This record gives sequence, structure tokens and C-alpha cells, in this order.
Amino acid sequence: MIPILQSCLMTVAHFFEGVCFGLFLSMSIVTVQLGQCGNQIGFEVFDALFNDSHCPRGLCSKRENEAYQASCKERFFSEEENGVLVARAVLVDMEPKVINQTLSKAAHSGLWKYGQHSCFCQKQGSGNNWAYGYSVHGPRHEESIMNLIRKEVEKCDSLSGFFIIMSMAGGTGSGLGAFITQNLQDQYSSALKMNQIIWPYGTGEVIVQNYNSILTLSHLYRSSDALLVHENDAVHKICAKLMNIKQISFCDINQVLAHQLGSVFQPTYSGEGSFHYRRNPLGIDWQVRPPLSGLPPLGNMSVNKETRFNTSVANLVILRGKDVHSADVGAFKDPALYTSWLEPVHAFSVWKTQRAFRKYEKSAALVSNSQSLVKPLDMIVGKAWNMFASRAYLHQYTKFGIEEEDFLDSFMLLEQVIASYCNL
Ligand SMILES: Nc1nc2c(ncn2[C@@H]2O[C@H](COP(=O)(O)OP(=O)(O)OP(=O)(O)O)[C@@H](O)[C@H]2O)c(=O)[nH]1
Ligand SMILES: [Mg+2]
Repeated sequence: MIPILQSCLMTVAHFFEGVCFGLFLSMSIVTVQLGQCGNQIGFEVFDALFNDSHCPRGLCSKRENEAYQASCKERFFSEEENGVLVARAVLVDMEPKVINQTLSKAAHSGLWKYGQHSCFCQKQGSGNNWAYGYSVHGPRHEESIMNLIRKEVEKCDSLSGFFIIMSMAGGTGSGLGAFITQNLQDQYSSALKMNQIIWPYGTGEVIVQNYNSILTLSHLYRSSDALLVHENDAVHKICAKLMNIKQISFCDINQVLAHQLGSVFQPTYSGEGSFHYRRNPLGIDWQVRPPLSGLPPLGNMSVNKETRFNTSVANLVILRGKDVHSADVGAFKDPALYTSWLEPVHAFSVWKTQRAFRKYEKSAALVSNSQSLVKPLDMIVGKAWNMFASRAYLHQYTKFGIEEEDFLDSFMLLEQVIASYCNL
């Protein structure tokens, strides 16, 4: 069985006025924000969701707008008696600075906030060491963090799943994030676990980022249901080329990410011709299974082979705003876009709502499970392998119980993932 097809790597594409990549679906979602990156992005996501659902110009009837707002609220916020919305989120970092900034930014918005007892932080981070996050901070703080998550889950009438935001390159989001995802898998096995992971810049600032990345990916592969991937390089390019921003900050990048995620996660109608919003925001079927016979042999194709297309396993298009019912999405049903063992009717979905997203009369988002990540994944695995071959920096990991064998397991798994995608 091809493992990658059971747990999906998704990327989000960007078109019309700019949308995204990779994945979920009004039951409630509990968000877990981990590390600097996870907390900074988490704030922008909640802010984007709140601002969109309270946007005065939804370009639809008052009734429809109210249904949309109620659906968004049920998914992502609870409400205090005074009417203030509280994000269904748990904030985790091993150092206090970013969490304090995040809390105060939310409080300053005056519109929504984080819960008073929804944060866990310590005095010192993981120093960009995955092993420290996973093997030291993880077991040490497991009980406190899982208790905070349980309290958040208890506030939901009905839990759809978890949205876990983290980077791959640091130590806390990546290592502790992988540890917590595994715990969520053990304790909430039937709830969907979706990880938003931030792919580091190719010329990254963290020397061991490729080690941290392969350890994160291989662990999440075993415990997560879906990985939504955003590459910092790709979002940076959007800021520079499409938005013309001169001095690009993480804040700019995170706002683009939040826009894309919002356009995927905000409510859409439950079916063709329906005007009811779907209850389950994570309702994508992520279990793509190839047939047992008729697959091409694995492992004998090179990553650099000339591919005519970016072959897909699944595409989801989300349309919002004016004229959605007459939009032509026929081109997404072309069998040439998909691997030969899948019919487009099983591989392509479209979600719609007439309610406009933010200030855009029309917008579209694409969540795609395709070969687009093969190249970046192959790069990261290759760079990590070169470092591993000379045993560089390995002692920083073995010191905390991550052995050479763990690295070898990760390399093997990811090579198989690459081969599976290459063979689509
Ligand atoms: N898009 C985006 N990337 C970020 C942000 N902050 C950090 N990163 C990326 O995340 C990686 C570093 O991970 P951090 O999230 O800073 O690390 P951490 O989880 O806090 O872990 P430690 O600091 O080691 O305890 C690098 O690849 C950065 O480019 C952010 O706000 N947005
Ligand atoms: Mg940090």
C-alpha cells in the first residue's frame, strides 16, 4: 500500500484575487497554535475569520449573512455572556514573548479574544532542536497541555477535529507539535487532525532546519490525517510580486496565509442547489486508496522526469461571491489532470456560497493534493541526507534520545512518499 495516499500532503494554489492551497470543513474545530510561527499565524487566522464574518458587505441577503456568521462562530469561536467572541484555541510555546504579544494583539482588537486560561508557556524555547521539543518538552508538559486541550474540547457541542499550526524548522512547533499530534491521535482517534505546516525558506535561517523538517514530516505522517502545507518562499513571492510589498515581514506573509486559510475554512453550502451551510467544516474524505491491482511499479522513476502536468490525486475548488452558480469549473474535470486510477468525479469537488469573502466580489481557492510538493520534499530530504552522511550536528539529537535509526526511518518513509507521488 502506498503510504502517502493515506495521509495527504496538500498544497494550496493561488488564483483570481489570490487564494491558497491545502485543506478542512458547522461543527467546532479546536485550534492548537504551537511555537512562534504557529502563534503568529494563528492570530492572523482568527482575525481574518472574525473580520470576514463581520464584514458589512457580504453581497447577500441579511438572512443568509446571519446564517454564515452563525456557522463561522460555531466552528471557531465560543461566546461570552457579554457577547465577546473567544477563539476556540490553545496557545503553546516554550517562551513567553510571542504568546504575550499574541494575547495582547487579540485583546487590542476589542472584537474577539483568546480564553483567559488557554495558554501554556515556559521560560525557555527549544533552541531550534526538534529532539528537545519532542523528547524533553513533550513528556514534561504533556499533562498540562493535554488538559488545556481537553477543556477547550469540552466547550464544543460537537467536535469536528483539530487544526494544529506549526513550523517545521524550529524546535517547539515542530518537535513538541509532533508529540502533541501523536497524543491527540491516541486520545481523540476519531476526530480529524489536520496540521498546517510552514515549510522553511530554502535559504533558511536555521542550520538544522532540514533535520527538523524530515523528523516533523515523518512523525506527522503517522499521526495526522492531513497536512496543509504553505511554503514561506511561495508566500513571500506573492507578497513581493502580486502585492508589491517592499519590506516583507512575517506579518505580511501571515496575512496572506490567513486569507487563504479563511477562504478554505469559512462556511459553504452543503450541496448543489442547497442554501444551507454544511455543518462539518473538515468533511473532506482524505482516505485516498489506490486499487490493489494495476499500479505501476514503484521506485523506478526519477523525480526529475519530465512530467507533462502536475498530476493530482484530489482537487477541491471553493467559490465565493457573485455568479458562483454559473461558474464553469469544467476544466478541473479533465481526466488528464488526475492519476489514471482515479475518475475525475471521485477526485474533484467544488464548494460554493454566494456570500462574498471579505471585500472580494468573487473569489476562488484551490486545495490540491498533487505532485507539487515532490520537488521541495526531495530537496529537503537530499540536504538532510548530505548532512546526515557526514554526521553533522547529530549529537544534538542523540543527546536527547533521537538516534541515527530514527533518522534512517524518517529518510526511508519520505523516500517512499516521494516515490509514490512520482508514480502518479
Ligand atoms: N510564515 C511564517 N513563518 C515563520 C514565522 N515565525 C517563524 N517562522 C518560520 O518558522 C521557522 C522557525 O520556527 P519557529 O516557529 O520560530 O520555532 P519555534 O517553534 O518557536 O521553536 P523554538 O524557537 O526552537 O523553541 C523558520 O522556518 C521561520 O521562517 C511566522 O510568523 N510566519
Ligand atoms: Mg520560538
